[in-house]
Amino acid sequence: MFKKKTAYRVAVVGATGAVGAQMIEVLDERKFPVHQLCPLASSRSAGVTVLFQGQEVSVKLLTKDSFEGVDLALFSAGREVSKEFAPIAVKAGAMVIDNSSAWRMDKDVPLVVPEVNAQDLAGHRGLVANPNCSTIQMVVALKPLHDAARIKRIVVTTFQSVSGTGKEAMDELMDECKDLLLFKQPRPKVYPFQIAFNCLPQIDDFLPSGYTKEEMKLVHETRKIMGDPSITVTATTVRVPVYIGHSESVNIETERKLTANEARALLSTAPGVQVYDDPAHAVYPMPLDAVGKDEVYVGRIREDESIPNGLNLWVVADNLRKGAALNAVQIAELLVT
Ligand code: 25A
Ligand code: L14
Repeated sequence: MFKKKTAYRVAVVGATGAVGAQMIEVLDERKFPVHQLCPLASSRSAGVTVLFQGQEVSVKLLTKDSFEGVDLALFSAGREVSKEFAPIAVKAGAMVIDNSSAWRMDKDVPLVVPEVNAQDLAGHRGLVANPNCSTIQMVVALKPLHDAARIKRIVVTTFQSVSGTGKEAMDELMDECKDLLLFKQPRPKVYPFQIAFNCLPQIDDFLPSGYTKEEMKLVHETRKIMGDPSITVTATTVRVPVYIGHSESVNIETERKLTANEARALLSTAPGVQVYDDPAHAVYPMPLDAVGKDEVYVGRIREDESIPNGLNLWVVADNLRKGAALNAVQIAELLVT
């Protein structure tokens, strides 16, 4: 369905957003074979320019006609934009990689993390979904442990940075810090409460069950990507006053016993993983270490002494890169090679 060429016309929808800008940077950095870049956004950004391969490229307004002659379209303009425009792009003949939550759980849409389930790409019908940022970094770290010892249950708590929400939220954190240092009362607009010097135990909307949609993405997407509906997952997702980089405290229960040393050995050779774990020298991953990096960092690996076969891990990654833009470009690389 997707024709291989020597170079491609690539559209980026949401090109001026936190993730879209990273997509353009990662395409450039990894020398993805692009012969023409088409940055698309809303009327707010149409006309501004983005830098690609050393050239200024003008951002165009996203319309129904934007996809004529486009080979590959990377979407990151939110769920509503993807719902409306991804089918239009597919119909126009473009291969779509969508970063929103719009299509992820559709049974005809592969949900892919290249290190985990590259094989699922084979069944695509012109649309592939990029998973939620917190899910991506968790499954990269857990797949090698699942293959070795079969994970039965996951308990995860996330510490998510404001860049996950987008640029406006990053500005809000900075503005609130400035206000507070001047003894002024911050006035939150993006988040329901002050995020500076605070933690908000709510990401995305609440469901009647009391969980948030973000928490349920971790449940459903993990099972789909790992290809194992028997894994049980329970999640608590928390927004923290960090700019870039999501962190996660992950507890797993496995069928077979894994020692901390076995887990460390398995993870040290796992694709896309960097083990950063030396408590004697206070070596553990932090979001500031992960910014701008491609790897998923794992540390604090230790046995859960409250159950026979349990492990605790601390997992950190750049949510804009591996959690979004990089993973999308890696999917594109799988398609063209
Ligand atoms: O629904 P979802 O899937 O959960 O996603 C919701 C949001 O989460 C981000 C992304 O925000 C998305 O909009 N996101 C999605 N997946 C993510 C992931 N995996 C993720 N974040 C992290 N990890 P974002 O801010 O990163 O990107 C927004 C981009 O989308 C463009 N866009 C929005 N509506 C559009 C549209 N493009 C085309 N048509 C539409 N209808 C948006 O472009 C941006 O590129 P823009 O032109 O609307 O905004 C560009 C500049 O304008 C500023 N701005 C934004 N909102 C306003 C504004 N200025 C004034 N008023 C506003 N209301 C921005 O600061 C930006 O500089
Ligand atoms: O579903 O940290 O991909 O705000 C990405 C960003 C969900 C929220 C998604 C965040 C969104 C997430």
